[in-house]
Amino acid sequence: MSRLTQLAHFFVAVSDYLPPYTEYALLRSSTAPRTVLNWLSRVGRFLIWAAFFGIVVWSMLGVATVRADVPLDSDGDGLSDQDERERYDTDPLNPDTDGDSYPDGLEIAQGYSPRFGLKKKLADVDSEGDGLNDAFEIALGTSIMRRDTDGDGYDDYHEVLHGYDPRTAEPNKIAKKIVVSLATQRLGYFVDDIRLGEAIISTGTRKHPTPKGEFYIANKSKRAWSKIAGLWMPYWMGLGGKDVKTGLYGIHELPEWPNGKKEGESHLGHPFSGGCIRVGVKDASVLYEWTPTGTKVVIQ
Ligand SMILES: [Ca+2]
Ligand SMILES: [Ca+2]
Ligand SMILES: [Ca+2]
Ligand SMILES: [Ca+2]
Repeated sequence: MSRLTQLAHFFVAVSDYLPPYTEYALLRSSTAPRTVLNWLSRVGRFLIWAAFFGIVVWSMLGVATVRADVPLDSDGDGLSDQDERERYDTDPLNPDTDGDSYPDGLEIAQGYSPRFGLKKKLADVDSEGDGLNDAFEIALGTSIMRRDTDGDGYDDYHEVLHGYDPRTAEPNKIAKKIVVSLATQRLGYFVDDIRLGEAIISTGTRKHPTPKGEFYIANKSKRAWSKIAGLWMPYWMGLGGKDVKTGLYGIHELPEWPNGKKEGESHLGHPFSGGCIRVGVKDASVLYEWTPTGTKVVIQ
């Protein structure tokens, strides 16, 4: 039996089982030979049913595709199973991983750690202890469980510290920025526009205001002497910019007088300086290490 005959037999067998909806009056009233009419009828039925099954299969595939696009959230806590495993280190089968009665998704959305109860903020948790807090790592897209997200042999912390992108093994640079808020007396330091940390500061008084605008770190010195004020400024970072004399203003640790007296931490949070941006002892050295010359500084 030739392949063509086999196909014809199959076609006849299939079309015999299909309801005869295609036997139009036009065909029936035609004077064409009966065998031709039968074949036309079969072809019509076959095409209609083929189209019907085609639509059914196509819709099923469509639904499957849509379902594949919606990430699976087995415990219904608002976080997908994949994100729970790979981003948050939470239990994808338990909506409240730390058992504090707040669902994992809600905790993440409000900046709390879903892994540690006691209202612990994500920014105060460093899950794998690499020096980068969970809030920062989740926002940046690095792992909170692995120190070296991109597996290039350099841990996330040191990549960020030296201005490299910890999300790719390529040696791509990542932008750093310091933002000073005169109104809140806070300084934030950012990587790729994501805040890594914050420090309380003391800026210039009304009589000696700190200039607003966009600057950059022009020079650094671990211990600079101010001729104008007659005091030492540890962890000095001088500002440069279009409208300012380079080094006239800077960011530095609470100053020290030649007799050994040091400015008190109690002045932090209030404008108390001669125009510079003073930082507390705990934060000044960290900020100094973190900031390379050329870093953008926005004072607003
Ligand atoms: Ca979930
Ligand atoms: Ca919880
Ligand atoms: Ca970390
Ligand atoms: Ca790395």
